[in-house]
Amino acid sequence: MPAVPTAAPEPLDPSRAPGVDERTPAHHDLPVHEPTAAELARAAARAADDLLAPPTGTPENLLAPPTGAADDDLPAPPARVRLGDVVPAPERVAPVPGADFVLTPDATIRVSPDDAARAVAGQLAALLRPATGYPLPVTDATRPEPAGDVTLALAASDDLGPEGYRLDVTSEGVRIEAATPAGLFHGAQTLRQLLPAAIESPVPVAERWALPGGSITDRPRFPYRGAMLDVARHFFGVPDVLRVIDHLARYKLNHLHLHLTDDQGWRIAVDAWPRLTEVGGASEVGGGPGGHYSRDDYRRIVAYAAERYVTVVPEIDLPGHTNAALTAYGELAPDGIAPPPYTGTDVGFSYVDPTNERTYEFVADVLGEIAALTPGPWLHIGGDEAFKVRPDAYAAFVERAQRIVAATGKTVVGWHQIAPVAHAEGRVLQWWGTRGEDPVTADAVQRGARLVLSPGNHAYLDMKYAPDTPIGHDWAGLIDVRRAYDWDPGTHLAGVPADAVLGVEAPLWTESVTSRAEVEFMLFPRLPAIAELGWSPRATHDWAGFRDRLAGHGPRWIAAGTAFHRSPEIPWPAERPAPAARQAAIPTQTEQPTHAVPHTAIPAQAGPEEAPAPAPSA
Ligand code: TNX
Repeated sequence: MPAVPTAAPEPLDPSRAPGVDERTPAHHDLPVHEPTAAELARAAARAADDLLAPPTGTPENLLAPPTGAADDDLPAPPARVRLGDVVPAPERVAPVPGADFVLTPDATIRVSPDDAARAVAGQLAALLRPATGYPLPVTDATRPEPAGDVTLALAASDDLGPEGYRLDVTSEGVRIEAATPAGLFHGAQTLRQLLPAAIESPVPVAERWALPGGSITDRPRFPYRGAMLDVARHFFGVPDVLRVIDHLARYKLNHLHLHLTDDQGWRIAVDAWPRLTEVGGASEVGGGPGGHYSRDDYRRIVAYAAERYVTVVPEIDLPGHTNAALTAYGELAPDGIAPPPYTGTDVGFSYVDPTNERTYEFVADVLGEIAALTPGPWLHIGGDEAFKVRPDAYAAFVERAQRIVAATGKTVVGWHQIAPVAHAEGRVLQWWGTRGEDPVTADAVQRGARLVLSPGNHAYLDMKYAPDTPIGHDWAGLIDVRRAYDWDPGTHLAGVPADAVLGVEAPLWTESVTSRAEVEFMLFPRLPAIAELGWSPRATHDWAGFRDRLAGHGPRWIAAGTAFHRSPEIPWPAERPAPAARQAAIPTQTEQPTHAVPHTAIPAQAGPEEAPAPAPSA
């Protein structure tokens, strides 16, 4: 199971930080005080210097396209971060040459006197301290403004909306303005991307911390931008989930859908039905130990997400995909007999008995408890692949489940299989089809449903990138980065107008995904593609531009110890990885006896590396 990330470095106080000269170090001076940290910092600095080195084709050159890929015709990597390099692409970018700002050791982060805004400023400081080694104190923006600062200001705005921001970089400082703390948070993510890649280093790096001059005005195209993690097929502990939340927040995704229950495991404690986790949680695909979240674990996840403006969407998959629940409570099974645990990867064989009143007590208890623990507005009831339930019984079950959700005060979400069922106020269908038309879903939209689009052949991040991708499925086709990027949520589904589309979501099913590194390998670099479809105006859509911008993120992932697929489509700059990512151990054969996809040893340049990860950000 997943490597437990190492502890995050404490925010650095420069007077105590090993390797950082407290007397205002000159840029490019290497730290001298404490040998171990200094060595690390030197190596990280070398890595940063090597960003522009030509590919060597040696094993050191982990960012080079796999052997055989033609890189002759790829554009040269940018010399430095440009204002327009941000992913997802901002709505408007106006560079001002010569107006670069350089963050210095005495910089402060000034913020409007508002608790939530202060929290965002604190998060920004925590993101920038490890690599810079600067103290970056957070101060009140109402004080007289000294030069050389970063300012986060809440300001009434008619055009930025609930998530938009404006970012101005001049030689005097950086100012982020937004109408909401969420907007400031997104602006802070943009600021982070405008700094050199080494900003992601968990240890101090000698670097000139320059940001390109100019202005960005930005706000999202769709209000719902998400990813799903299937924690049922393989269980992922709280640290892994928090790290995924960090990944989402970095790319301005604002929903994390947790697929909490399936045939192979029940992952969330329910007080009224304790055997769900005691019995139903102790299994997973391949026969591993499984696991579950206590109510406190789940509270921690939703709170961590909320601090990053990510809403958790919990899914209890019903009435199918319920074998794990039935192992715990045989009384809910159609024959009243508890089945054995299931550790394979078939779908569609299990269901709770829709004709049994006890089933509805179970559904009401479970959904009631999950709703009470969940701050967000959504409750996902699954509804997919209940192949063994007759259509009339299925419709009656889903209608009742929709009413139970409404009674909890939440808005119901379901996979698009629930489309034919009667409309419920506000309901959202998550569409995972693979064709451009679906009259049944279009009809549900006519009756008032809204859609979250997760087209299986573009947004399913459990699909392989290429035939030789060592993990993943291919039932919906191969999804390389271009395929993940090249579709338009506004026009994708015939008969569904753009205003019925709430947004996009990239699901990661985990039948073949067993560790944090493998999760990241499947997310990156495709997740930023889906994030851009959800956030950026269609006018910015441009594959050539996207792949060039995305290329600059490889060094960031390396510096942060984030695994990713070195897609040959992306013109990655050559780099020697920073120390944090160096001690990579390549996962070898993982035993997955029941899995249909052969799980082979992963070659160094193509597979998910188990790099030691910094813990999720503070
Ligand atoms: C279909 S998409 C499923 C999941 C599988 C997935 C594998 C959906 C709602 N159901 O049960 O894990 O395919 O790609």
